[in-house]
Amino acid sequence: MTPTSGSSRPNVAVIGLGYIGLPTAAVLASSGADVIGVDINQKAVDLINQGEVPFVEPDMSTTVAGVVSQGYLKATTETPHADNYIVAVPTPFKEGHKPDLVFIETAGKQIAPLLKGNELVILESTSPPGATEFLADTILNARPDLTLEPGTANSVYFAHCPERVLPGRIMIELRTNDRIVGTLNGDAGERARELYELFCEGEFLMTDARTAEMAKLTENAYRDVNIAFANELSMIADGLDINVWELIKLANHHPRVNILQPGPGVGGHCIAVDPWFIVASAPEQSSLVRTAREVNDSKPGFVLDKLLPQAKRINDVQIAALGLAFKPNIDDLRESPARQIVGRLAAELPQANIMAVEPNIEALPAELADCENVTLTELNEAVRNADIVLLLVDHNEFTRLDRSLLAQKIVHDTRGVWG
Ligand code: SAJ
Repeated sequence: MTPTSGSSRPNVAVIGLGYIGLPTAAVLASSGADVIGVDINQKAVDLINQGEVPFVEPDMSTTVAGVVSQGYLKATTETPHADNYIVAVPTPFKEGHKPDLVFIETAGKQIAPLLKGNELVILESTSPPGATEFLADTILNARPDLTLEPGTANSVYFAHCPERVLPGRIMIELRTNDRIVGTLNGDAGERARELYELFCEGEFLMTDARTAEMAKLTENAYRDVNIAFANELSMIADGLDINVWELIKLANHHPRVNILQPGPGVGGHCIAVDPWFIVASAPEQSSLVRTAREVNDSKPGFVLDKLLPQAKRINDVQIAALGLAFKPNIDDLRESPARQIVGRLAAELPQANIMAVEPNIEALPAELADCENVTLTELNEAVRNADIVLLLVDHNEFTRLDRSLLAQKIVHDTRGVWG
């Protein structure tokens, strides 16, 4: 399969149809490009080709359905030739929180044999400094006939253009956020900018690839450090018998103070992961970034330490655990502290009945489905039967809950939404 030939629309292959690749592919296709999306997941590919979406993101399904029916977006498991590649594959970490670039490497190896010269390869995946060079090296090692030297028939151009969209608002922020574009060679950045200008109304901030990589990590580490401050305050306030929500509200009246919200921990595949890439790149200098990660990672344990002794005092305790996602109004359970807390509750309380309420999913993730004492339960039923109500995610359904249903219950509100 190759992108539509003879069309004046630019053709783009988006490698990786996950939380960033699919919305980017859809928005590009709806803004004037012919897009082929590539993913190893045959089920996701089939769904997309039927105009359906494999995960929940507000407003994405209508865009995908539209561009698929018009023929501007097709999905496949085979990497095609394209004039422009956008690599949006996962960058997890491995042993010791070191970044694992294996998916970038695989994408590079699949793209390499297809190149004819003059293609643009954009790395979008959040990456440690040097990853765009790594992708270029992977491709050039497989194709020594190609070159980074600009202006020849065999030149290939590389840029890093990190995504910065907020899950839950992706379809809006793809169009409105400013975009950092880092050039590795030649006019790659300018060419990337031209492509992204099809849909992005934000400002384009041009730099080199390494700075672009670090800028993205810096944004997420900034947020992690600030959430860690809120989470640390919540643990300090608890010991001092002070309501942390009131405390933060008061402090935030100061014109130069803007403290974020404590919660059960930090989840998702960005903020809970990316700061480690900075630590891995400069371990000696990153003590604050590392400590913030450790504070946020300790928060699920703190929640459990408060709850478990109470739960153990009640025979056959019934616990309603509200939310499994990593944040409100999405179905993404990656690195979710809520999911981790429910898993630990199940292990520590074999006699309990743990009613997990997650309106955005249809089945429990495997590790919870395997626990006999955990069931996916409807909200009202769970709250009605519960001795303990544990609010883990501030989904709209939970913030709107009739508070009179909580009377006579032990309530743990980790998000501070019930006052
Ligand atoms: N959280 C708190 N308290 C807060 C804010 C968030 O506990 O005051 C928690 C959330 O519940 C969640 C986690 O932090 O578990 C992360 O949520 P988030 O909404 O802060 O961020 P993400 O991970 O959904 O998206 C972030 C965004 N980065 C920044 O805001 C700097 C987004 O713009 C990035 O594109 C995204 O990471 C990414 O893909 O890197």
